[in-house]
Amino acid sequence: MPALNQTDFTFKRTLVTTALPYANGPLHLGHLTGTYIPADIFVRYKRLRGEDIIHIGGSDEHGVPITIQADKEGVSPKEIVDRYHALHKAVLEKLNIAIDNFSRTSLPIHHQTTQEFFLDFERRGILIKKVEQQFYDEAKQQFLPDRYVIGTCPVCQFPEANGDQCENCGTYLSATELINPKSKLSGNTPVLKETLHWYFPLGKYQDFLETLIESHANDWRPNVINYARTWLKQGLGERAITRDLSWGVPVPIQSEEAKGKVIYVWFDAVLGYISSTKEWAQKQGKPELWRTYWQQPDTRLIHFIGKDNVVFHAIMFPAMLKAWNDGNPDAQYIIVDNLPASEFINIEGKKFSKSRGYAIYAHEFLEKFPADTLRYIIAANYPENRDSDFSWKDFQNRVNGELADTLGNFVKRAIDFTNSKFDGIVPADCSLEDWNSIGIDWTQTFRELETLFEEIHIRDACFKTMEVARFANKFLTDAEPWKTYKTDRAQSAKTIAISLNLCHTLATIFSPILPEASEKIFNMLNINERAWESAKLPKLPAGHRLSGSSEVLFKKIDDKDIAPELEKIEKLVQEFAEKEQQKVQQESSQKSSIPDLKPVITIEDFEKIDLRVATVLASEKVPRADKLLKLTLKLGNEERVILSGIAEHYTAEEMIGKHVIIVANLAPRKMRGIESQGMLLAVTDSTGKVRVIEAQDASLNGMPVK
Ligand code: B3M
Ligand code: ZN
Repeated sequence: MPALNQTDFTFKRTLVTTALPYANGPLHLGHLTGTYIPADIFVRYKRLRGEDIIHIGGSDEHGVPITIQADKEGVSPKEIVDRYHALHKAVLEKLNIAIDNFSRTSLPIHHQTTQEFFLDFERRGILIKKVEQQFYDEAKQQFLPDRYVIGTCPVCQFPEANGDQCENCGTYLSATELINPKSKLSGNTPVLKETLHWYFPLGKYQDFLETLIESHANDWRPNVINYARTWLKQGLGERAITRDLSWGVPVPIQSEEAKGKVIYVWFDAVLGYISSTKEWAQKQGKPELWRTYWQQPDTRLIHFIGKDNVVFHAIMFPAMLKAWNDGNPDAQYIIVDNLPASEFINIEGKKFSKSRGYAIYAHEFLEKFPADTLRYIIAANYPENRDSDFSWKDFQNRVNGELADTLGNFVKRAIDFTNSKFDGIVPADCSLEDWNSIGIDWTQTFRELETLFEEIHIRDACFKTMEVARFANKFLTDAEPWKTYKTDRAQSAKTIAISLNLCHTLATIFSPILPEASEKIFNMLNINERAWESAKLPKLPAGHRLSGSSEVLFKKIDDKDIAPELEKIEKLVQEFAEKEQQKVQQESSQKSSIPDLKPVITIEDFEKIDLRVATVLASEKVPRADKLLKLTLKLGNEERVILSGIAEHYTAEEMIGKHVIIVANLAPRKMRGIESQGMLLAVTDSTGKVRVIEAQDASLNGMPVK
């Protein structure tokens, strides 16, 4: 086991992975922010320091997200994944993401890897087979896994919640928890039908996972630790790792019961990191090289992800690797050492939404603006601890003010002046004394930069790097070599020598963030070496000849360049507002009318329902579920827990002491890992406010309501 609290442990190499985007749509700002840009900045920085590091990724080509897109377009899943894998790859190249391998989970090497894990677990008796009821579309004669079912969220009442998760309140659901479930395929109400699946006993690894998470309590981001702790607190249970679906990695068992089943996409996707590394090693002509990165304890494993993927990387994948390691002493996998999960980046203050088209797509962005500007704006707004915002105006201001007027202007002035006044030759030496006398504490500056890059504080690293450019720009402006050139040529030459050395330092320290602009500076300076250490001291001696070329590093962005983008966004916002308004109107007209009565039932039907008076003893909000209160109730001599979607209508405190009416014999239902043992009776008034029904006093506690 690597690095569980091993402070004296030095890693020899690093394996960086970026979450595999589904190949079901183009890459957008969210993908770049959560994974590719911070990972690439980190990897490029480490390479500059001469470290052994590889960046591994690929596209996620399985699962319901793919088949739903294929259904929607009336094409095969293969057509979808081929199209978007190619698009992903092209965009990453254009964005200068120095990824070592961008693989595909549809490749045979990945299927083999996934099946190897599955079979190892199956043979060693780790997996559990269970028959459970699942939704089935009778018209389409097909089971409906995950997102194939939509319905009303039991937690927040959102009417279009998916069968795996509610987009509105974020609750992870199983399809059978949805109210009024509908098949996405036929629109019909699905029926329940028995089906067999393989389950992974996540709960068995609870202790291991708690140790893992707590060992990183001080070095992982608080959002990751908190999220993982919430899951662990709820208890992990067993997770189905197979699905009734025809697209995916087939369950590698030759039996009737495995027919038509594939491995759950999340089980295979995380293994995609391993299979992509295998593919990379094969391409190097060293097929066993992947083991150095996965099975040598002195390799450091870092997963770059968005916050919505934490559970799979902090809980699921480590548990899978642990399960493997327990039975394979000769092939021990390393476990994640850092999990830099980003928060979300909003657009013009509003939440991104793929379904509404409220997104900025990388390929469209890159048709209009250079890659470095996109890398920079994301680095400068990187959402490390809280959600951040992308706005076109901020983009324009930063490109013009920081990239063009500060960095670009400084470099161009220094180089042009050298070319025109000093024949393109470094006109003087920049001694160590000169270097240290210009008002910047280099030791401190580099110490800070290194800490920020090493610890993946992307936004601060970006800010600090730009501070050096600001300093350089001011130094040149204040020293006025164009004036001293006439009065004190040696002084002017010195200023230029220092400035050219500053250009070199800037080219180096900016190269993780702005690889294209940095290359241009290196080329103008006529320097071949790219190394972090060399940026700390003056590098260019007197007499060094520049290349003679001079390029504008960044073109300024005019109002007219961003006007169409702003217009597009405004239109989307307006359309959305109109739709919302319609919805509100519809809802309020529905609310004001009294719903139709249900069909007649007999007294026997009614008597099946055991309504009781219960008293609320304790009440608390359920973490990560905005609408849910967890109530502990006294019912006669018994205590029970009920989850109720009333948190927006009552505070937790308000509920304490209320004598409420509950359906006491409703089958228990698990939500958010907590079993809810019954239901509260409530009425929604014409304004949409929910009010619970109350009994008069405590003397009625436990009594039936008839
Ligand atoms: N494809 C979900 C996503 O794109 C999933 C990530 C897999 S990482 C192994 O957000
Ligand atoms: Zn919800």
